[in-house]
Amino acid sequence: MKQWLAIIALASTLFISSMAQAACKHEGACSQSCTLGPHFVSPKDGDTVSSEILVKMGIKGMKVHKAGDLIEGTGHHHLIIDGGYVAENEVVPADEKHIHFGKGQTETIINLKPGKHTLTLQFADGHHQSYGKIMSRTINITVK
Ligand SMILES: [Cu+2]
Repeated sequence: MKQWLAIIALASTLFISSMAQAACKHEGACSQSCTLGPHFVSPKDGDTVSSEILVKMGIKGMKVHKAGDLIEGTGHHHLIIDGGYVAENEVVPADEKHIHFGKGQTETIINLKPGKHTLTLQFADGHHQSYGKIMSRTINITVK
């Protein structure tokens, strides 16, 4: 009987510690993706990549919806190359450095020259009006 108690105690200790470990791992993996706002699924901050880059975009706390419809809690991604976030309520420019994903796309391929670059994700509403810094994310990458 004592043996069983010891086994149960040991098992529950193991269970609790593995739960705690899982929680830690979860937090580690979440440093970017669990914060509200957009995040890069790929590439990651600090990555060295080749000139053709597959960019995958994620969002937490809002839903992706195509441009044109103004629906609260929704919007679409914008990828800004070597530029910062767009201030709240300002319309995201449309040029070669500000790419709109008005169809609701969450991935794209871009080509960049070798060197250091920043990539910024900016989430904006159906009229391309920025949700501001809180709904942006900037990473640094090096293109080899
Ligand atoms: Cu847009």
